[in-house]
Amino acid sequence: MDRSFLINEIKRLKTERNACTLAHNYQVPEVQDIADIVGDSFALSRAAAKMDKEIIVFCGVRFMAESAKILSPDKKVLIPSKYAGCPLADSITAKQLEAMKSKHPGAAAVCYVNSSAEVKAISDICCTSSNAVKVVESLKEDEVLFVPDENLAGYVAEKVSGKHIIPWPGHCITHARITVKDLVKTSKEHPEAEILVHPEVSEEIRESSDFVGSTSQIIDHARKSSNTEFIIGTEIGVLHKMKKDNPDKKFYLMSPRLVCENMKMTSLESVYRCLLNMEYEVSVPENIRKKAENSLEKMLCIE
Ligand code: CIZ
Repeated sequence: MDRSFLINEIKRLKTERNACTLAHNYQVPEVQDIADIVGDSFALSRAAAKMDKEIIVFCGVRFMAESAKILSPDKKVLIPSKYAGCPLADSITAKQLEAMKSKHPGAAAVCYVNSSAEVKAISDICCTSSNAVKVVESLKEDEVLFVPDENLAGYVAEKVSGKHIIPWPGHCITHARITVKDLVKTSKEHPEAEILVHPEVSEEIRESSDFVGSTSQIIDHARKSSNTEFIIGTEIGVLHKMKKDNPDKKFYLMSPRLVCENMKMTSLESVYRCLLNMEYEVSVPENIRKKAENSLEKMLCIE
């Protein structure tokens, strides 16, 4: 379908349906460009809850759209691709977390936002990659179950003293594709570049980097830094905003394999079809939604 037709139709349908489109930092450039807001998953969900729109089209993966529904129960939340999931979020079920909790009865259960609504519902508190350290520091319990990302858990364990962190052995398959060889190669090619990575990367990559942060923190850091060259160790989608924000700076992706197939399932065409056919609706059963909201709200209280 013609690109300008799709853009015009998306604009028209957004007005007609009183809808907004939110795009995660990992979305393809053209989807980011038509979005009302671009950002990380939790910032998007919070912003959507405040927007005076009846319909939220979440251009991202399922757990993100679920978070939007948890915070906006009275709005209709749609996701353009029904297959856009997250293997990291799917790596732990509520039953598995229950089993972990029974093995460690005195421990607090912290779940990263990259988790299902069911897992959020039975966690004591949620965290994002930006506030995970603060969230864990705020807990009174010395023993902490941290799910589902073992690399983020490792990063938190390094930063927080006096807590025993028990990670779930899950990881992001996209971030796991970066090797030390990739890091060494890109650093040799761009010796002046600052290395910015996401905490979902492995410990060995993190240790050889200059800055570790969430997608929004990486984007902010590049904007504020006096450096002009950066090697980026997270999904390729963030480069779009970074290049737009900093036309005089140079950005190099640490590996061409940093592409999340699930994030790339959304296109201008799928956003158009989503608005046209009002599909695919994301719902969360009310009993689960309320408990998951509680875990998210607890996190907001310590921010
Ligand atoms: O929750 C998010 O948005 C993800 C997946 C990463 C981040 O750091 O923004």
